[in-house]
Amino acid sequence: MPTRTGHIALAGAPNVGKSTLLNALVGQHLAIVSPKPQATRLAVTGIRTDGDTQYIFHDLPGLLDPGYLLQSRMRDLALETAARMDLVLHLHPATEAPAPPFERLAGLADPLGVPTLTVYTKGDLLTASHRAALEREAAVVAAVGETGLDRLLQRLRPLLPEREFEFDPEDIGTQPLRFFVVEYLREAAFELLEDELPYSFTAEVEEFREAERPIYIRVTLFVERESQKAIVIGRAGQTIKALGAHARRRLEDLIGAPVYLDSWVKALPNWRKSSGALTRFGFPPPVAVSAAHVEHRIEPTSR
Ligand SMILES: Nc1nc2c(ncn2[C@@H]2O[C@H](COP(=O)(O)OP(=O)(O)O)[C@@H](O)[C@H]2O)c(=O)[nH]1
Ligand SMILES: [Mg+2]
Repeated sequence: MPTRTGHIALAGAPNVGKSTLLNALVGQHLAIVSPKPQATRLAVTGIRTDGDTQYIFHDLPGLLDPGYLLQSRMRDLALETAARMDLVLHLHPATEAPAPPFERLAGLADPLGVPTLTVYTKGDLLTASHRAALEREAAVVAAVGETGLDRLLQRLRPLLPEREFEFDPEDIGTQPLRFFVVEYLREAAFELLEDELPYSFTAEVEEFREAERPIYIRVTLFVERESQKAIVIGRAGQTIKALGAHARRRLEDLIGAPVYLDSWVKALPNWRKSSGALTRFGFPPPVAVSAAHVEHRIEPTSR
């Protein structure tokens, strides 16, 4: 029996529920979620294998007009990734239907050149009759209550190419644990810190001793100004402790082993506007999206 597999982007404006949907589709909290916009900075890959079909989802940063270098790298990354997909799902809140054309949202002069399907999110916020009417036009999902997911998957299946699986059917992700350490710390920052601080915050893994129990992980937490360090540490170290505890719980849930997280705070002035710092944190300068580039498919990074 031929198998089907393909790369599918979850794309759209900030805060429409892309990361929440990725997590619901793979059944694990891989992508960080926040009521505050722009929590997702780098693409997160989640794999779901149902029988003869392997769906490889890529949760992308939200598309917006960039205000500073980090945002412009996030946008480039989202669009470059979208251009390499087999299929792009344009996610848009059901309460704000109809969705604009994807190219308009993305600020693209030319069509993306990848089949795009509109998916309405947060369907739980519609009345039953509104939802039924919208469902006649497009896919509607609700990550809250997990409804519409099976119908969405059935709709996607015939759109995927007949191809061999790229991953083991048991795999749900491709990214290294170090990546999730940083992501979960950033999720905690979005939850526990106010105003501009979650946006000024990032982290870097300095040491990772995977063979030890508990697994030992030493991280540096970065903020943009010296004055922000004291806020991240908190009174008697309360805040830094809570940040670590959140990340540790998520990691333990993901890997099923105890984790010890050792965190230190440093200021790296204006890192969000520094090309060198952004490359260090995983946002290299963009490569031009060309027709040749579109032919290139994402290869599995690890098995
Ligand atoms: N009511 C409702 N809220 C949702 C749903 N999906 C996501 N949200 C909320 O919308 C906010 C943004 O979600 P997130 O997944 O981070 O959006 P992203 O920026 O597009 O990745 C969070 O507060 C989520 O809890 C949904 O299906 N229903
Ligand atoms: Mg997100």
